[in-house]
Amino acid sequence: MVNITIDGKQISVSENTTIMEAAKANGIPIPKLCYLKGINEIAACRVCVVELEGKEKLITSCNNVAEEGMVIYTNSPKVRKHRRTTVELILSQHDCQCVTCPRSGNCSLQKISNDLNILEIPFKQELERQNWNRKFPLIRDSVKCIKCMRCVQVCDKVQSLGVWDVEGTGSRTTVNVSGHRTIESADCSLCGQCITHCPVGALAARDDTEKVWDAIADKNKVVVAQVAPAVRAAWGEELGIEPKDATVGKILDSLKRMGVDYVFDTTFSADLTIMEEGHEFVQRFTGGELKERPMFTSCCPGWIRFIKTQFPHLVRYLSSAKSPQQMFGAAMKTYFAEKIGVAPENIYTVSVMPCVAKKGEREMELFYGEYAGHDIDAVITTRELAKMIRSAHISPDTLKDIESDRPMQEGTGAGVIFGATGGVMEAALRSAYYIIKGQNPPVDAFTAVRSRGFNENDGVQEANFQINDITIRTAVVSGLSNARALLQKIERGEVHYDFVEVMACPGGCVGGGGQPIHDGEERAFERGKNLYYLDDNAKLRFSHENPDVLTMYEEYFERPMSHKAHMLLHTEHDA
Ligand code: HC0
Ligand code: SF4
Repeated sequence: MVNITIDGKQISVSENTTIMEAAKANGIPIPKLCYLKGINEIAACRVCVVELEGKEKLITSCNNVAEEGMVIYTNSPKVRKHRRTTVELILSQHDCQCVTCPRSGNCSLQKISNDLNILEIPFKQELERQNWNRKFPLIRDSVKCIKCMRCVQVCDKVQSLGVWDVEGTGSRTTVNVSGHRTIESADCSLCGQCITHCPVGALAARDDTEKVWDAIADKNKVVVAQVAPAVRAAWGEELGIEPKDATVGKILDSLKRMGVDYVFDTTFSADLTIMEEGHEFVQRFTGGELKERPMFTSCCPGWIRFIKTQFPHLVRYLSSAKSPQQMFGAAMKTYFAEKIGVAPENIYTVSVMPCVAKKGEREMELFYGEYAGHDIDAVITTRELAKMIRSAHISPDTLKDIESDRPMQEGTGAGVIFGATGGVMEAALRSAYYIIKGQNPPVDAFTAVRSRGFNENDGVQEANFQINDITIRTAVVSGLSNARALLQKIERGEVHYDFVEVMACPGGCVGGGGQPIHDGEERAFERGKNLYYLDDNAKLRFSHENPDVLTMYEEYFERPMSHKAHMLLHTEHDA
């Protein structure tokens, strides 16, 4: 242990603790802009400076370790003066039009500037906005960038894609797409992790809320919405609703109050996906159809973008099942359209997703059907949902817990856990067991695939299961750097699996790029626990027991993997 004094408080901390961490652990938060634990510890912004007694020069607290006897001041006049000048200089190169910024109200620069009482910028502003394709799902506004390097580091270290880099020198130093590429050609997975780790509004998801409002206002359109599993675990954070009160039923109520005609829960189609993917897996596994293994899950569009650009030769191992989002869109424009007697082209399908890549998925040609165009017409993120609730002047405490509409009403606990890493695998194994043995496994038979928390096992959870005389070798991975390492091991023949689940975002969809942003905090694991709690308390725990899914097969798709199911619920990914 080392003993130090911070702002007059005597503190003992273990060795190698940074001054910033020591202060934080003792209730003294030091402001910062660029620091991200384990990812960006480069002291680029210099906002976290502190005064060390006996030293003339201020030191940065994020990358200096507490040493025995140090006497530190985090808010002395000298520190405040220096910090203020630093922030003023940053503001001189920042577009300060806060009211029109996507991060207004949730911006670390705005907060620090306010806290330092900066009411005008004493330096001349010189801003030159770089061009950007604003139709792309990921938007970068160069004049908001504060060159903190977080996006560079997250994309490189966590996602192994290196989309961003520094260009220019001196005062012209800026961040841009690396290698002079355009964003469209930069192999971006659209995971959105650079957005959720940006401290300001330089990176954002394309806003699609106006499209949804237009569809709601269009009398010729029947607007049908679905809400993804992971959204329920986080939407309340944006609106100040406690996790236990932030139910999916209240999201459905909010959508109805905004004018959406029919509301559904994506857990229904997660169960449908399990029926298709579970049968596909058992067929591939037991039929000898695919000697080459493993089968990869195909529901995460960030992962699909990644494999197509980084490992195109492995694309053929992907399950052909569409993701729950796309399956639901196809079912809404066929089965449901028929049920309510509306022409498919008059159905407008909206999804509320924790994800930016889902915006890209909806646009893929693969998901454009003859029956009524795109399966999905608009995708909004959890953040956009909260914005729509606010703009509709809906007071969160007036929301009621309502049920999904019929006939696609039920969703099981197996569908809910899709939103956490390991959830798709666990749900699929619960049903694969049933398909193979004709009886249910104990419901907790496959919990070994669940994540044990961040930074455990390099993000890979391996488990083998015995069903009859078959051993199924599984692996679950989240985060694309982890996925890359796993794929390389598979290619080198160092590991052998039958079934692999990949989610692009660390922790799965709960940590998605469209979720609420809490600067510098990782909440995916906590949100995931919420989904497992919902599964524990669900009335149905097996996708193959979802009565509304079974009715839909009886009335429409006949059986899993039928010709009709192939036409509407599967796709052929090509590299
Ligand atoms: Fe997910 Fe999904 S679980 S990808 O994370 O499979 O976005 O929540 O909606 O489609 O269900 C996201 C979340 C989904 C899909 C589902 C899958
Ligand atoms: Fe990198 Fe993901 Fe951002 Fe694309 S969205 S630039 S892959 S972090």
